Amino acid sequence: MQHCVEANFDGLVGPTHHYAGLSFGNEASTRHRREDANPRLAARQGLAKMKALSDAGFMQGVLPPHERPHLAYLRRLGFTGNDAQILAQVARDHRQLLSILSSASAMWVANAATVSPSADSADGRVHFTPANLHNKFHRAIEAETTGAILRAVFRDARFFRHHEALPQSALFGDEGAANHNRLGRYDSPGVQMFVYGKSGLEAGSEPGRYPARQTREASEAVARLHLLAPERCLMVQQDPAVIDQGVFHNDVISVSNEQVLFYHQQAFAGGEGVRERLSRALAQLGQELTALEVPARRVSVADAVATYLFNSQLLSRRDGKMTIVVPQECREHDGVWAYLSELVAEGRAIDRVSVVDLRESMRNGGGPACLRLRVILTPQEQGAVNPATLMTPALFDRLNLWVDRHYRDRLNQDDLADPSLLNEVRTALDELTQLLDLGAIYPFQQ
Ligand code: SUG
Repeated sequence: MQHCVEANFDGLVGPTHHYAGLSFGNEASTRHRREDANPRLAARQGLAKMKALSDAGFMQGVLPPHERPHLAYLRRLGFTGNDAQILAQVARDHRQLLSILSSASAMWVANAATVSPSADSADGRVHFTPANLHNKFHRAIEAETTGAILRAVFRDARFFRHHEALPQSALFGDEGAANHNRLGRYDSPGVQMFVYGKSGLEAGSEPGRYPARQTREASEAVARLHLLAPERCLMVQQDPAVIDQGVFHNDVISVSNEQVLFYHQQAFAGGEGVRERLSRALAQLGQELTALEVPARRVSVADAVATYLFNSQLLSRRDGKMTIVVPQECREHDGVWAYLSELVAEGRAIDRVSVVDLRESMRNGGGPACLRLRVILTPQEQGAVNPATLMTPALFDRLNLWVDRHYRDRLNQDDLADPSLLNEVRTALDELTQLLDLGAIYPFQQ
């Protein structure tokens, strides 16, 4: 018998993956600025993770990259001429702008949208709100294509409801699922915890050094759009002090699955209180919170940021226990690995660890959880997902061949001006929309 599952849809790394240092507050992005990237390896690493999860029996989907460089946007900004002329001019006079409009950042689909399961929404549908990603321009341009992609994957309006991204305004800065945790059983109403960095209206406790990307007002708007019961929503502030230490999204310092919350002691402003509120909200639903709090004396915030321990995936296995998927940086860190080994040996909820190599994405601040968008689906909803986007051994082989045919193995900012790169990208993406049966989702196809 089929039952409700949490599917992971991973963003496929795009052919223009490079290191541009675009994300102030994300220390990996700043540190690796201008280094050479390997888009082919990056895409292969991402695909290997998807394949591993799919082989282990988890429902796994693929979301395509966006069209980059974004020529339509350059035209919108007043550049004229044919594509090659525009590229040459921007590369000569506006180098950083070309990088911004060429970023492959859409791969980090934890920031693509906030998703609420049908069990939680008053109209019994799965709700999607693309994130406006207002805080960073290279990401704010993702929302439109993200919306088109989500509609092409979750097509059936009987089951899926798609909203517009929130207005592009600092008041409504929205970073999507990276700042959202849904707790509780998959098959009945749960508690949605929205984690914001600051209020857009009230001045007060905000980080001093790095930006808070998510506002409380954005989280509240998404909760309203998704028709969630207010008593099952929790608005929680991230500790501004950890944002200043490089925790630019909440999923760098906490992760949840079902009744389990795995989080760092310093993750939330008013830590103890948050645990109690969550525990009470779940108790109202007859469920018990398993709070796995990692003390700062075992793992410092700096180590959490360096290893991405909390940017892990917690996956429910059929035998009732969970596997934690962590990046290889966790194994290479003695203290973090010792902690993880104890956690798993204790086996309270998580009793298996699986290590993945995502080095290329990690160097831009994107770990296992950044690369995936979670969607809880009933059996009927599972049947309504565009089947061509679901990972199978055959699709894995086809996508690897596709990557090998179209992706370069070395790319840096200087290469972005090359008009043949643009052609390579468009040829690749055109083929991909057929492989994944997505229709015309890109500006160049319209
Ligand atoms: O938005 N990095 C992304 C990483 C996103 C990680 N996502 C989650 N934590 N869910 C960001 O900061 C760097 C691009 C560059 O510098 O080339 C970048 O956009």
